[in-house]
Amino acid sequence: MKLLLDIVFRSTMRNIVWVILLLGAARAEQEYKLCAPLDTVSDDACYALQRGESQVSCLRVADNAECAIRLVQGAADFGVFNAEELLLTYQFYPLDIMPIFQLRHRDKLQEDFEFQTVVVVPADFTQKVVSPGERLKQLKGGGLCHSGFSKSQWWNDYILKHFEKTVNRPYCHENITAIESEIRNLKDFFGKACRPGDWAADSSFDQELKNKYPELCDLCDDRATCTYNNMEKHGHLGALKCLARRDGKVAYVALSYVYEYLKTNASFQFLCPNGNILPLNTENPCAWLKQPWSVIAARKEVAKPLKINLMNWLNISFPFGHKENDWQIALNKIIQEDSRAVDLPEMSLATYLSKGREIDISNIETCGKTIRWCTIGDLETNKCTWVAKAARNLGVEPSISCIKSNSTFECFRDIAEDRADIITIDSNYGYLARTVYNLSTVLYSETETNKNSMIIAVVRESEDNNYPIKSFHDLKNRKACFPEYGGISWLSFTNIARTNGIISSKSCDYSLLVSKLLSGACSPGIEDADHTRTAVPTDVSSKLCSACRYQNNTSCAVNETNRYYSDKGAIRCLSEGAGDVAFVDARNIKNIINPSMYRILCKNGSLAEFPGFKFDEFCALSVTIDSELVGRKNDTQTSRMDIVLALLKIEDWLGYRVSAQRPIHIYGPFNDTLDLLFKDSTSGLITSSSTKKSVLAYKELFSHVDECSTGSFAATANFVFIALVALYHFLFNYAH
Ligand SMILES: *[C@@H]1O[C@H](CO)[C@@H](O)[C@H](O)[C@H]1NC(C)=O
Ligand SMILES: *[C@@H]1O[C@H](CO)[C@@H](O)[C@H](O)[C@H]1NC(C)=O
Ligand SMILES: *[C@@H]1O[C@H](CO)[C@@H](O)[C@H](O)[C@H]1NC(C)=O
Ligand SMILES: *[C@@H]1O[C@H](CO)[C@@H](O)[C@H](O)[C@H]1NC(C)=O
Ligand SMILES: *[C@@H]1O[C@H](CO)[C@@H](O)[C@H](O)[C@H]1NC(C)=O
Ligand SMILES: *[C@@H]1O[C@H](CO)[C@@H](O)[C@H](O)[C@H]1NC(C)=O
Ligand SMILES: *[C@@H]1O[C@H](CO)[C@@H](O)[C@H](O)[C@H]1NC(C)=O
Ligand SMILES: *[C@@H]1O[C@H](CO)[C@@H](O)[C@H](O)[C@H]1NC(C)=O
Ligand SMILES: *[C@@H]1O[C@H](CO)[C@@H](O)[C@H](O)[C@H]1NC(C)=O
Ligand SMILES: *[C@@H]1O[C@H](CO)[C@@H](O)[C@H](O)[C@H]1NC(C)=O
Ligand SMILES: CC(=O)N[C@H]1CO[C@H](CO)[C@@H](O)[C@@H]1O
Repeated sequence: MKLLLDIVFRSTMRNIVWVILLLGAARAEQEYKLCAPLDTVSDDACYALQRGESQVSCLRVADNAECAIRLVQGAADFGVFNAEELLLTYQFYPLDIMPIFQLRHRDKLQEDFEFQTVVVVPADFTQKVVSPGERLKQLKGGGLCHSGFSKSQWWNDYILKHFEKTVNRPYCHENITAIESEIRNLKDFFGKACRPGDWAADSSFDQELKNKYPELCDLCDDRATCTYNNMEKHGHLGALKCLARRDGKVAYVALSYVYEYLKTNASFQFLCPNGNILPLNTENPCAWLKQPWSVIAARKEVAKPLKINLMNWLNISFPFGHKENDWQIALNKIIQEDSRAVDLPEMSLATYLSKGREIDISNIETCGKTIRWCTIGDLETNKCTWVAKAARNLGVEPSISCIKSNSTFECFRDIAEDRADIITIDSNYGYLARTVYNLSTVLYSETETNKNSMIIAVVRESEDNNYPIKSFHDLKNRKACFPEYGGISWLSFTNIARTNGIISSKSCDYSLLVSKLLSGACSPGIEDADHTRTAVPTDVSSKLCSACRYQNNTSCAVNETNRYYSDKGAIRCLSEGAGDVAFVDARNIKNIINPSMYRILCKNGSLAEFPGFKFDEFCALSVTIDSELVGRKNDTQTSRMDIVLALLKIEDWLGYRVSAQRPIHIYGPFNDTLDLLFKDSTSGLITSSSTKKSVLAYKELFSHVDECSTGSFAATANFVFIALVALYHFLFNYAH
């Protein structure tokens, strides 16, 4: 309280000085731009803000990472940032952005921080007199009462694990996942615990950990589900009861719940980070982490004049009469909905944040092999470094690094040759990634339903019902147009040809089989080293390029030198008569002029009833997800699991989530650019055990390819997958 009054008094004095200065100058008609993140500020609020003689307008941003970029560019002037967003911003722009007001919750105006984490121990916690430095070691074997993990709280893993990682420096065990390392360290140090909720982002892996380390659920009311009976207040009350029962010797909880539940009970005391102990009735409790309040932050150049204006607009200790316009009411609603702005002395982001938290998180050691993300171009690399830092701030392990490359194929090579670990790819490249570069799925990208990849077979419309191709059997000795060799259209075609019995299912040499079936084709890329493991024999490749070399054309490449490259090119190949049928992704030919010149050949082998590109999902040859995340197939199970768990954790915190506080949206645009790191069609990441239809359809496309690579035609792909999972679980449970 004293601090608050102090700040108010000092700032009032300063304001008077500023206002006097300002009155001397002519009234500047400056318009300020406020960052308006799509998640938190509605269109209506922005319209209201911009009405009348408004001096503030909205600048739409995807998230506060974009706001920070816009502030530094000068395109925006100020925005509202929470502590996590400030921490991320600080790591890129430590000096260009300044906090100018603090935003305290209306009900907690006296609190200097949004929340504080504290450690509580019984008063008789150490019998022996020991030095403070020794006291933390006395926690060994004493049992830990932890509030637990859930997606419905603001406390992220960094905050939730701050105490346990500080008191017991992490030791990285070999050959086990980073998360298991952490769990084993906890067991080794505290002996027992109750630590409710998901320890790992994958629920079956989480269950295995719980089975393997049951001691860490021993102090729970319900050991089987590893929870307290009372999970109110995100488990904090349960943790305090666990301590009060004397089950655990220590609880890590929020200060406010200590006051609520234990009050100033002399049977308990605070344990400080330096090993000191303090009674619960102390004036100055020692916190382990203090989360600074949200702030209004401004770009440095406008911070001072903007601050004076905001004093007035937001009615903050403004010494002169305060007259409120409609747009000011809107501004107040946006900024001070359930908080009050409190003046801050001039300071940097670092100064503001370090009052409560460690700000140099990047040099904290993490377990597990760093995940090297292959990125293409500067912008994607920039987004990757933001995501990597955000993940680090959230407490995600292992850490992520960004390896800049120059193309998808260069990334494939980088991963195959162990210079990078992962990349998300368009499902168009799934076949080449597997067969040429020995990569495999890490996670599938769940695709927004209307953005699935849909492969269709198209023939030219015929006036007199005289179609050269009326069924898949008619493909024999015809010419086909493919957007790209080894692409998803090519793969869908080989699958449909196999299921219709027009190519053999006994051979894996697809290009040879296709060259025998057709009289010609345009398969861009078949002559490139990028697209083939071992060069395709020239008689085969020249036949499968023959349709590209129609008339005066010569190129069979995957670039614009080849008139028939890509989905649009394949349609052109069909319409100019170079081929009799085209296999294309329906999404990419939407703007073709004159669709009535074409007719679709449906999956069931009959022509669609009407010309044009209207069709139902049963007609498409395949309807699959649009992208997937791939890594080296021969990676160890441990590093693969580390990658999966880290990415699912990132998905939990930075993906689509209702009422989330996401400093950066990983699936959204970055700096106004879509499709960086993830395709825009992505709505989430799902594991390979997903039973979603579009995922199963995608896996089905590769079932013959997988049989080919394992050399076992008897085994189905599913069987192989289940066997691998079983083997891993066997090793996991019995290897120790
Ligand atoms: C970890 O795995 C490697 C290779 O499989 C092996 O050489 C090493 O002994 C293992 N280390 C431990 C501690 O199990
Ligand atoms: C303090 O806590 C102990 C242990 O839970 C309890 O027995 C005691 O009644 C509490 N004292 C007060 C004053 O609440
Ligand atoms: C401005 O703030 C003062 C006290 O801080 C309050 O009495 C007054 O009602 C506020 N005016 C408006 C329009 O909110
Ligand atoms: C891409 O990078 C590799 C090395 O990283 C280089 O050898 C190659 O020439 C580059 N290709 C292009 C098209 O820049
Ligand atoms: C893929 O694996 C095969 C067989 O293990 C190997 O011959 C080939 O060189 C690998 N390809 C790459 C790009 O590493
Ligand atoms: C092919 O090129 C030759 C010489 O450039 C030209 O005379 C001929 O008309 C071209 N044919 C077509 C179909 O474009
Ligand atoms: C197109 O691809 C071919 C073969 O990969 C290459 O030789 C050519 O340089 C490329 N042309 C352009 C303009 O990229
Ligand atoms: C084939 O599928 C299409 C589209 O789903 C449908 O309209 C047509 O009746 C089917 N034809 C046969 C012979 O089943
Ligand atoms: C995986 O394969 C690559 C290239 O074929 C090889 O360099 C690497 O050592 C292999 N890794 C493991 C764990 O077998
Ligand atoms: C954002 O884009 C602009 C221009 O498009 C570029 O100058 C700037 O460097 C980019 N910033 C980041 C962080 O990627
Ligand atoms: C590069 C090239 O020769 N392109 C030709 C391909 O074929 C079409 C149709 O005959 C011509 O218009 C292009 O000029």
